[in-house]
Amino acid sequence: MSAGSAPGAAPAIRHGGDRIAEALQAHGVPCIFTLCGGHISPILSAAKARGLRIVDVRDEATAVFAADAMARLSGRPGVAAVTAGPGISNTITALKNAQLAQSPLVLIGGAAPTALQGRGALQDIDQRPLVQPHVKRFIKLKRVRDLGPAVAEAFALAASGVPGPVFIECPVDLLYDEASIRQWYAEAAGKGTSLADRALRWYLGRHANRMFAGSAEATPATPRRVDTPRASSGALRAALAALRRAERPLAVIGSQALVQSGEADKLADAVARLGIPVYLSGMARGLLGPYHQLQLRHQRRVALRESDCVLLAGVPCDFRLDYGKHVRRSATLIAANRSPRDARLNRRPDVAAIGDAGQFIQALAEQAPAGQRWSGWIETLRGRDQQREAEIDLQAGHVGEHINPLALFRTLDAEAGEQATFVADGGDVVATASYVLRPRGPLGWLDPGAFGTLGVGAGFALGAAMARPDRQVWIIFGDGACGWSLSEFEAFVRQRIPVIAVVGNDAGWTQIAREQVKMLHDDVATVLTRSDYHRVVQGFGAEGLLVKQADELRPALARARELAAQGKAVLINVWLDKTEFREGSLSM
Ligand SMILES: Cc1ncc(C[n+]2csc(CCOP(=O)(O)OP(=O)(O)O)c2C)c(N)n1
Ligand SMILES: [Mg+2]
Repeated sequence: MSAGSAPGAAPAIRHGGDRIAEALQAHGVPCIFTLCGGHISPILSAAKARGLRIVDVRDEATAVFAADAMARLSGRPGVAAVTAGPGISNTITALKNAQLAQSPLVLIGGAAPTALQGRGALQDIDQRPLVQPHVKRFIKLKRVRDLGPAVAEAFALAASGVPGPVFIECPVDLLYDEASIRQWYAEAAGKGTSLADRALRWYLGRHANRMFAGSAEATPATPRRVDTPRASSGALRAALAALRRAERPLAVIGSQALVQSGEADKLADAVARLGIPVYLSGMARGLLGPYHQLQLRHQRRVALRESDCVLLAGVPCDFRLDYGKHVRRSATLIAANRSPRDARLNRRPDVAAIGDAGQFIQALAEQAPAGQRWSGWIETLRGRDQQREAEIDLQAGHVGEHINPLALFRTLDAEAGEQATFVADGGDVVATASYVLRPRGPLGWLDPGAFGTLGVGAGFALGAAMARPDRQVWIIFGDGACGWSLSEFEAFVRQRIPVIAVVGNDAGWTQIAREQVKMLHDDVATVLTRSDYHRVVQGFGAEGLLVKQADELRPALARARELAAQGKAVLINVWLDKTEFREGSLSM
C-alpha cells in the first residue's frame, strides 16, 4: 500500500493490521489514539487507509487517557494502540485510572513475533503479568483469523456489566501479509542441511501454518449487543417504599449513572421528576445544567448526616463519603450500582439495586408518585447552599497581589461560554474550581476519578475534543500537574486541536504542601518555580498568555476563545495568590 492511499479505500494488500482496522471500522470507531512503534505500524496504516483518524501523541499514557475520555463522553469504548514493551508499560497508570473510573476502552498493544517470544527479541517481555491486573481481560492472540473476532469480544466486554479496559495483544508477525511473513520465517530458518537446520525449518513452517490456519475464511467482527444490567423489581419496590416513607431524602449521583451517556437528558428529566434534592459528582456533575432547584453544591456532609433516606446512584461508600460514615446509621440506604462489590463497600445498604444506576433512577421516576412532598427540607438545604455561595463571593472579592483562585473561577465561569467542557488536572486549584465552576450540562466536567491521578489533562482534553468537536475544551491545570501534559502541546498544534489550558500557577504542589508543612514543618519537595509555562507552549507553536494582575484576566480569557476559534491551542499562565480556602481539607 502506498503511503498516499486515499482515505476510505481498502488497502491493496489485506494483512492482519487491516483485519484489526476493519473490525474497528465495523464498531464505528472514529479515531485511534497512539504513539507509533514498529510493532503496530500495519494497524495504524490500515486504519488510516480506511478513513479512521489517527491522533498521535507524545506519551502512551496520553493516548490511553484520551481513549478513556472519549469513552466517557461518547458512551462507547475508546481505542488506543501502543507499541510493545515500554509502549505498553507507559500506559499502566492510565489503564488503572480507567479501570477505577469504570471507563470502557480497548487498548491494542504490539508484541514480539510469536516464534521469538521469550527468546530475547527487541522489547519482548511477558506483558500479561504487567497488564492483566488492570484490565477486564488480557486477550493474547496467536492466529491471524482471531484478530477481528478479538476486537468484537473486547468491545462487548469493555462495555458490559461494570465497564472497564480490555487489552488485545497483537504480535507483529500476525499483522503483516502472509507472503512477507512466510518469507521472513524461511529466511530465519536458513538453507542449511544439517539435521538441526532441517528441524528448525520444519518447526517454523509448522508454526507459520498454525498462525495462518483458516485465515482465508471470513471471520466476521460483528459488533455484539451489550445489554444494560437492570436492578431487580424487588429492589425497585423496596426503594419506592423507602422513598414514600422518607421525610428528608437525598440522592448522590456519580459517574456510573452516566455510563449510558446518550441517556443523559432522560436521566436529568427523571431526577427532576423524582423531586429528591441531589448532589452530583464525577461525570454526573452538570447533569442538571448550571442552575437547578434540586441541585446542591455545598455542605454535602451535613446534608447526608441529616437525611433519613439516602440514594447512592453509582457512588460507592469510599473515601469520598468517609467510607460510609457520612450517612447516618438510622437512615435507609439505597445503593444502585452495576457492581455488587461497590454497592456494599464498607456499608451494607438496606436496598441493593444491582444494575445500571441511571436506568434505576429512570425506573424510580416512572413509578414514584408525582408532586414534591419535601419542599421544607429542600428549602433548608437550599438556604445553606446560598449562604455558602455568599461566603465564597465574599472570599472571591479579596484583592491580593496577583489573582485570587476563587475570582479566577468565578470569572472563568462567566467567560467560558455555554458549550464549555472542563477537564480537571491538579490539586487545590481543581478542588476550588469544583466549588465554583458550573458545568454547562451533562458530561461537561471530566476529572480522573477515584485514582486521583495527576497528569490526565492533555489526554482527557484530546478525548473530549474528538468526542465533542463542537464544544470548547478548557483544561484546568495546577502548575504541578501541567508538567505531565506540556509536550502534548506539540500534538495539539500539529493536529490543530484547539484546547485552552488555564494553569493556576501558585509555584508549588500546594495540596500536599498545606498538610505537610502543618504536620511536619517541612516543605521538602513541594516547592516549584513560578515557571513561564506560557512560553514553553509558545516553543511548540501554541499561543501562550500570561496573567499576573486581576484586570488582565477577563481580556485573556476572551482572547483565548478567539484564538481557539481559529483552531489554535492556548495556555494561559495565571499567577495565583495564596488562599485559606482549602484550609483543613485532606483526602486519604
Ligand atoms: C501521579 C500523581 N502523583 C502525585 C500525586 C500527589 N498529589 C496530589 S495533589 C498534588 C499537588 C498538585 O499540585 P498542583 O497541580 O500544582 O495543584 P495545587 O495543589 O498546587 O493547586 C500532588 C503532588 C498524585 N495525585 N498523582
Ligand atoms: Mg500548584
